[in-house]
Amino acid sequence: MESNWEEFYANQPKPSDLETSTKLLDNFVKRYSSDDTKIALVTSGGTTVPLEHNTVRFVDNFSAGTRGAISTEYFLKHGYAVIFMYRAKSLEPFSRHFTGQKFLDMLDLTQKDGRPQLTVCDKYSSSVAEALVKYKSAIREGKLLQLSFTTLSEYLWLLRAASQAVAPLKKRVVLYLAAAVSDFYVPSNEMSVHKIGSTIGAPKIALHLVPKILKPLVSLWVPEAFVVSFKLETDENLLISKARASLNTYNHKLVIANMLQTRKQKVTMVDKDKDYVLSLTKDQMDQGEEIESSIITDLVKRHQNFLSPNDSS
Ligand code: 9Z3
Repeated sequence: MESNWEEFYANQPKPSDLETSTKLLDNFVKRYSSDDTKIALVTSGGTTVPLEHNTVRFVDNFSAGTRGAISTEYFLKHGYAVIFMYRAKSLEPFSRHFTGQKFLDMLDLTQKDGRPQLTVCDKYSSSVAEALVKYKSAIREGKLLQLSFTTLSEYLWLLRAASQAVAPLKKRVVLYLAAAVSDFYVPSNEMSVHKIGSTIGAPKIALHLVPKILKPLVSLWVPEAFVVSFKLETDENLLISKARASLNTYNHKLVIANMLQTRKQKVTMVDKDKDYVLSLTKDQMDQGEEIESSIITDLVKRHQNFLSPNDSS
């Protein structure tokens, strides 16, 4: 059964670090309260659904956080300040370029005056320098705030806090909801306290439907923001109709529809009036181009149009 969102927040305990995150959010928003910087709140990565309070096992999903981490870099490139809300241990902007590399293999160790000197191997030095310069400047300028979550419940608590924190910035805010959020969960009061044992046979675990959080988010928490959600399907025949149904139900600005199998190569931008495909050719993919570059360029134009509808530039 689907609980309503008020019930969810009444019954799922608050994460212990929510107060700290809220302070960081408030400081970030204060910095931009009196200029015209555009703000993106990017959600990224999957969510876990614990089966026990002392969690040994959980239900998870495939998302690596690639979409959110790459998109954050492009938002920064377009001058946005970004709140990057990501699943702990999923990809992060800038450092994501080195995922899959063995960290220690990237370093050289020498001795100078009897003291160890660490350097980055020649092979990696220009790519590390490029990422480091961008990352350090985003941090120095206060343009990037990273906040992490792990469980579905932590995600929903943090999403509400972040949405409410950015709401005063009104139309300047884009919400870019790329996280792969579980549709099902085990409510706190139904969860086993300790590790589920096997002596009495296979457990029967009832998953409940997660309330549709886009509803209060769009209508109550950030009613003036430019809200963009993602729709993920594995059956192409359902993709666009489901994206459109979501737009009609929640009344937000845009759904970016993607298929699990081709998500790095092709997306469909679906708004109230039309839909069109953004895609990369095989050659572009081989040359390392990223679909997020086209997504964010398109989105920045839409957001600008939303901010100044009569400005044709
Ligand atoms: C997406 O569709 C993202 O593009 C991906 C990115 C999760 C596919 P990766 O992290 O993958 O780069 O590996 N995100 C939204 C998925 C989602 O849960 N959407 C809900 C739905 O489809 C609506 S909010 O019902």
